[in-house]
Order: sequence, then C-alpha cells, then structure tokens
Amino acid sequence: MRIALIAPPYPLEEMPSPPLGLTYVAAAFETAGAEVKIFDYVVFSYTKEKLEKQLESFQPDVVGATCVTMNFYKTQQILLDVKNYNPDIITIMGGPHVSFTVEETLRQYPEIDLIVIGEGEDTIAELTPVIKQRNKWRGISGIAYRDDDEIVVSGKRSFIADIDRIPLPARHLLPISRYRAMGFPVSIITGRGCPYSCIFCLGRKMVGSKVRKRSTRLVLDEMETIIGYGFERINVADDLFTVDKERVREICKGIRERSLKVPWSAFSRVDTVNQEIFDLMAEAGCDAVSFGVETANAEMLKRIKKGIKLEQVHTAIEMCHKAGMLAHASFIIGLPGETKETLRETDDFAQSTKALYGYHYLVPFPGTTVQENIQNYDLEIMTTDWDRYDANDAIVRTSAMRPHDLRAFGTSYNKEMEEDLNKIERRYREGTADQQDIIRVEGQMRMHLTYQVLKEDIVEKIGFIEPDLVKGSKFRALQELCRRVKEYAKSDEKVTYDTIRDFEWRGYLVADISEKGCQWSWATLNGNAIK
Ligand code: B12
Ligand code: SF4
Repeated sequence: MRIALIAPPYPLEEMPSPPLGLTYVAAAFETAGAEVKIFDYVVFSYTKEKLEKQLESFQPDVVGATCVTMNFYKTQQILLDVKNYNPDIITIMGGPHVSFTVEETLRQYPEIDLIVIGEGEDTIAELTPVIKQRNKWRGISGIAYRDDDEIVVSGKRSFIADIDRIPLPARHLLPISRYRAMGFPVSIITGRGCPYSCIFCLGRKMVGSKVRKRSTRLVLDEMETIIGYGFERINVADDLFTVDKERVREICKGIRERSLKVPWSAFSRVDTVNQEIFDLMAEAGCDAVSFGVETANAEMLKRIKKGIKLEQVHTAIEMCHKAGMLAHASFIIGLPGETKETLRETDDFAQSTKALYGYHYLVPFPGTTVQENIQNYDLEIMTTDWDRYDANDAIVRTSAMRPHDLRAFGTSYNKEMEEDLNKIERRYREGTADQQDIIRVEGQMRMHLTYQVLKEDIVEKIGFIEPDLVKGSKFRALQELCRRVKEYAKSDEKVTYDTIRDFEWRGYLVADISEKGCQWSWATLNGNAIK
C-alpha cells in the first residue's frame, strides 16, 4: 500500500516550519505498514505538472492531505488535481478545518473521498488495511465519507489515552535541508489536551479536555532526533507545557543531563508559571516564552473564557525577563464586545508590560464556541471565504466596530512597526546602520531570498553549471551558482553570495561534479541529492 501525503502551501508570514501534524500522520501510516512519501509544497513550489510527475513515479493508492482553514481551498484544489489525474486514487483529508466542516466539505467537494475527524493515529491504524475496500469503512469510527448521496459520519472515536504509544513524527520523510535553510524553529508537542475553553480556540475540541502527557524520555528522544537532523531551534508548542511543574523540572534536567545544546522557546499561560520554573527553563536553553493574553479588558477576558487575570500577565512577564528570557505577548483584535476604548486599553496595557507584543485579528474558525454560538456574542461574521481566515485581516464586526475600524487599529500598529523598519533600512542603505541594524536587515533579506529560492525551485532550474565554467573546481561552480541566483532572484549581491555559500558550507546544497559539469541539488538527510 502506497500513501502520498500532501503538505499544502502556506505563506512566509506564517513562518513555514516542518508540518507537525502531517509527520504524525506519516508515522501512523508507516506503523500500519504503508509505504509513505510526503509531497511537500510548503518549501517546494506547487504545480499540477509537478504533482502529476510525482504521482506517476510513486503510483500511490491513496493521497492524504492536511490543512488548516486558511489553506483549505489550495489543498482541495490539489486533491481535485489528483482525481483528474487518476479518479481511482482514494483521497483523504484531515486536520482542524475539515474535522468541523464534515457535511459541507463532502457535499461540495466530491474530489474528497474521506475525512478523518480529529486525532488520527488510531483511525489510521484501523483504516489502512481496509482502505481499498469501501464496504468495510462503515465499521471504523472517526471518519466520514460519501455513500452515493448519503454522507456517512461514523461513530466518535475516543482520544488515545496513552500517547506514549503514538509513534514519533516521521520528520525523516521531509526535505530536511530545505526546512533547515528556512531556519524557523521545529515545533514539538509534549502533551495533548487542554482543560480550558477559550471561545476562539479549537485546541480543546481537537485534543480533548484531559491533558495527556508524553513521558519525559520520549520528549527528550524527540528533541535529540531533531538536533541530530541539524535543526538549530525548537519550539515547544503546547500551551500547557508549564502547568505540570514537576514535569518541566524533569525535562529541563534531562536536557542538561543529555547535554542537548539547542536554543528553544515555549508557549505558556501566565497563570501557570513561577520564577523557579522560568529559571530552570532558561538554564536548559529556553530563551523566549510566548503568552496568549488576547485583551486587556477584564470583562472581555471573562467573556472569552481565557481564565487569566491581568496582574498575572505583569508578574509572568517580569519573571520571564528576570530569568533572562524574551517575553512575547499576543493579543486579538475584534473579540466580542470590542470598542475603540477596549482596543486603546489593550494597547496601553501591552506597552506597559515591556514585553514584545503583537496582534492577530479574531477568526471564528469552524468548530469554535464563538462560531457555533455566534448569536450569544456581540459579533457578526462577514465572510466564509476560507482564504480570508488567516487572522491577518478583520473578518468580523462588533456593534461598535466595523471591519474597517478594526483594520484601522491593526494598520496603525503595523504602520509604527513598518516605520521603525523603514528607518533601519534607510540607515542600512546610507551606511550608517549599527551592527544590530545590519544583522536585522540582512536577516530579513536572507529570509525572503531563501523563501524565493525554495518556492520558485531556483536551484532546480539553474543549478546545472556547464563544464567550461566549472573546470573541475567546486569553488568556481559555487561562485557561478551565486551569480545566477542573484540574477534570477534580482537580489542583493552580498546577501545572495553569503546565503548561498552558507547553504553549501552547512551541507544543505550539494554538488555533483563530473566531466559533464556540476549539478547543484538540495541534500537529503544522508547528504545525497533530493531527487
Ligand atoms: C503547534 C501548532 C502550531 C505550530 C506548528 C504548526 C506546524 N508547522 O505544524 C505553529 C506555531 C507554527 C502554528 C502555526 C499556525 N497555526 Co497552529 N496550532 C498548533 C497547535 C497548538 C497544535 C497542532 C498540532 O500540531 N497538533 C498535533 C498534531 C498531531 O495534531 P493535528 O495537526 O491536528 O493532526 C492530527 C489530526 O488533525 C489528524 N490529521 C491531520 N491532518 C491529517 C491528514 C490526514 C490524511 C489524516 C488521515 C489525518 C490528519 O491526525 C493528526 C494526528 O492525530 C494547534 C491547536 C491544537 N491543539 O490542535 C494550533 C492550530 C492548529 N493552529 C491554528 C492556526 C490558525 C495556525 C496559523 C494559521 C496561525 C495564525 N495565523 O493564526 C498557523 C498556520 C500553520 C499551518 N499552516 O499549519 C488553528 C487552526 C484552526 C483552523 N481551523 O484553521 C489551531 C487549531 C489553533 C486554534 N486557533 O484553534 N500552529
Ligand atoms: S487558547 Fe490555549 S488555553 Fe485556551 S483553549 Fe486554546 S489551547 Fe487551551
């Protein structure tokens, strides 16, 4: 049984890091005995022709895809392309969007044969052996599919109680060198479940209200594997990582004992931390902590069921700084009851915390309490165009604020940031920038260039260097590659040469030199060329 898994495109602004859920899914299919390949369109371009070539070469029986709401249409389009190529290939979708839009998705998009609802591992284990026998699907819980005109939603599947038996994410199937080049942190989850019920979040609905923790040993093993792949930063993405202090102590102790030298960051809640824990985390390499604060209006905090107090925000941020870590607070624009005054209150508060802070717009994702019970809130949803569910624009209104007003607030905040950045860029161009400014500007330029090189498959297009230019010398071949990339991407000369040489030095790019010339390619895990 061959399964191709699609990592659908998503934009640079969302920091394309290795897809976590999909690598869990890949591991579950491998454990069920399938041969699995990931078709990655996060750090590769997507074209129908490329997909067809990949299908032709791998000949999968099944194509599965994951998505969040904002890239649902792109993902569905890819599955449509799969069906157009070969209608016999079975197509599956899973993830937080389709888990809560089962009926409408299956009715509107016949190119999707089957949806896996919620946590996937146990469903995959049961489904894989019978996946080609549709008449056997009925007995499997946690799925939905079409049977002629009927939409069949099978029984609910319970959450996996012992998550230590879930196989570690199959990151070895990803194009690792391309993700390393992007440089974003690799997310890990040390537990599943959330006892809180913030009205804008799907967390609890996706993973249940009971927190299920993985053993410290497995968390450390996973970190070790990630470091072994050459990644340079990890992000512990569970909100509730700091809830169980004993476990944080154990993990931090284990990191030191195993000498895992990797900087990491963590998400946390302001009501679950203390100075001792932050000090331990900092000693174990954690250098930044993000807190969801959402709003500084106490009434609204209650309404959204966040369950935190504003005093706790100040205390947590001070403790975080005292431990020598960066603190980041995130806020949401457009929560129910939002007014000009509440936004002002939030912004004043955000500035008073001395933390780095940022805003997203409220997005009522399908399945969230705010979306399902919209009539109970001072809120109107203006669109169900899923492309707009990226949290970077206002798609709701409150009685006091239209999307336009909410946007005006967000834009004014972004404008301040942009003006700061413009000043730094001006200093850079005029040659008066200090070292910190230079690192920041060149870092931005490098990130954009890297993204362009990956998304436009530039090395694949121009990475063959003719023998008369190579003359047997890797150095010459590299200089020529840098020159061509600069020309193709129309990028800054210094940044291009620094970036491409660094990729080669770090082993992300490998050269195959022969009398026929030099072929540059991205490296696989064992240093060969990705084919
Ligand atoms: C870690 C995390 C991140 C990390 C890592 C993302 C990554 N690279 O993988 C970071 C911080 C980078 C991130 C970014 C974003 N995230 Co996020 N994130 C999470 C979080 C906390 C855990 C997700 C996770 O990995 N869980 C572990 C895995 C195993 O679960 P899973 O992905 O759901 O996959 C399981 C099942 O869904 C199913 N499954 C999934 N896909 C498939 C496919 C097939 C074929 C099958 C059979 C099964 C299957 O099986 C899997 C195994 O059990 C969730 C909250 C939550 N608890 O779910 C939010 C969450 C997924 N994120 C969310 C959002 C919105 C985003 C962003 C768009 C940020 C933004 N602008 O607001 C970006 C988009 C990134 C992207 N395209 O995926 C939303 C999604 C809501 C929605 N309907 O769109 C969630 C649910 C939080 C919320 N607000 O409610 N996120
Ligand atoms: S925002 Fe965090 S604490 Fe609130 S429900 Fe979601 S995962 Fe739980």
